Amino acid sequence: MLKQEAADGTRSFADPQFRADVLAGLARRPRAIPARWFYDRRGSELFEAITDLPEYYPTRTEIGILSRIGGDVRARVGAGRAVVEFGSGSSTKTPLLLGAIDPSAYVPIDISGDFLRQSSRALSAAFPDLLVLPFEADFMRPLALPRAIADAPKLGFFPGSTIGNMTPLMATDLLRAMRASLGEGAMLLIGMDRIKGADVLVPAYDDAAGVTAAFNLNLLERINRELAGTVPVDAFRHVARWNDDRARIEMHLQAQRDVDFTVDGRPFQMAAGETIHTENSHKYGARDARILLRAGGWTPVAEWTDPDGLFAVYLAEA
Ligand code: AVI
Repeated sequence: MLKQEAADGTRSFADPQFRADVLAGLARRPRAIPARWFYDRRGSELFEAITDLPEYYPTRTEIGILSRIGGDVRARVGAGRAVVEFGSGSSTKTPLLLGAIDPSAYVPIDISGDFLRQSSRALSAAFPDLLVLPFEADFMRPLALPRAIADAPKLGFFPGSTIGNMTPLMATDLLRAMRASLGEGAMLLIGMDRIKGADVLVPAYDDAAGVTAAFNLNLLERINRELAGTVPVDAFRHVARWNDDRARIEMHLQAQRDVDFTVDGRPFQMAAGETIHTENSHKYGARDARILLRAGGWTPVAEWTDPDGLFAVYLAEA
């Protein structure tokens, strides 16, 4: 493991998986680093800022849908379910669901203990009578959920169109893992961003204020900070493209000139114009979304969208 010393003399250890993913991702062609590494402290702050941007419609559109459908969701799922959220929970979306359906327990699952504890404390304060059971785990695999909710029927909650950051193959595997984790009689409430024109999609991922550019470029800063990198960050430009064939926005970091740098002592060279592919954000038409759910072992039972059809929330049963 690589030991890092910050300017203030404090020492930390770089995540060995981050190191492995970056070194392998920079060595392969096309170069690509998994999007999960965006989310260090700075990256998480920048993502929060993205969700408030005028161009980034998904967050406010999904919140609008969730605030309208509470009664309908409750009528379909019934009271007393244990809500299992995949991801540590958002301060806006999660209370909308919990307030509407009167659950027996709330289990947020996240790989990052810090975010999990923070959001669980906030939820417990807002819902003092609710049993909140934070669960630190990688939800990409089937999980043994806490024994305290063994007998309760479950409602999985996966908002934000985070499923779009996976390839359809990974998304199918995840949906199947969720089904295995949630068990018999489970239901799933999931947000998916819809296909729309590149004139709306590209600005949502390349905003005028440059916040998404900073979010993407922060990955290079993180490599320099945590993996003793010498990447010349100012030689790279944020690029967001709509890949119509794959129905996804792709984010890349493009070298603006020939560059040489090292990461953890390993040398890399990139020619001007070459890119590092850093994120996919897949979009799903109404039928595509239903097919994806079925491929993942779920039967869609209801769907809601906003008046402009930008975003959709699906309810499915196991
Ligand atoms: C977290 N995820 C659903 C966001 C998205 O829209 O794909 C991440 C993001 N990347 C750039 N902007 C937002």
